[in-house]
Amino acid sequence: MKLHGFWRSTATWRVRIALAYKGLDHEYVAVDLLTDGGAQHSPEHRRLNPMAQVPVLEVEDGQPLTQSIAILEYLEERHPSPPLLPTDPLQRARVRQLTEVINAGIQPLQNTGIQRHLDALGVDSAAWIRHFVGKGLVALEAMTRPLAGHFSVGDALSFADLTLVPELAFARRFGVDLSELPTLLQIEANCAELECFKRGHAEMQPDAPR
Ligand SMILES: N[C@@H](CCC(=O)N[C@@H](CS)C(=O)NCC(=O)O)C(=O)O
Repeated sequence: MKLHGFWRSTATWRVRIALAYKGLDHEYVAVDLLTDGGAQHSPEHRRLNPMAQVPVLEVEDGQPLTQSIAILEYLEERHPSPPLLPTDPLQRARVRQLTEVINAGIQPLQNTGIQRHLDALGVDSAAWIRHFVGKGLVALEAMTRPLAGHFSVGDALSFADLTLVPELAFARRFGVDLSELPTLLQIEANCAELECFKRGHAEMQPDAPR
């Protein structure tokens, strides 16, 4: 498999943790989202992902798979052990519920393309991000609190943790107030102990600035 990504892309980061957790070898192709407007807009990358985004995971016969959560679902079905979803249907739905709060409710408001367009419109993109990411994480804290154990849903690692950890790193970079998120911060600390989170971390990637 070949993963096209960017070191600090939160969506790529989710996939990296899953690949590390499941012990799946892959080649990494760095797509620089920033220099000269971003390599995500090149014709070669757009052929892989017409949305001009990362991640893209080339799977069987080099077929490009996009959308990080679809990629996680694919990896889970293809390589179910060790699992990243519970077996109980309601618990599985809970994992997906928390995952989508970030994937559908927060991250689309913060990505590089949005920031660039806000800046072009003369809007303070950093203030926009602090507002929407802060509001989303406060809601996520309230939704996670009754479900959490060692991780977001009980004591088993899941997609919800893989989306949470990169999002908190993003929020910190933008100075979002994290003081009201004790449950999420404890889960983040628990995840940080695991090898897959160490290997998946943005700063461990070959395209991260040294
Ligand atoms: N829903 C997509 C979101 C992908 C996404 O927003 N990727 C960002 C990096 S985290 C990106 O490529 N941004 C480039 C841009 O907006 O120009 C997924 O989960 O894969």
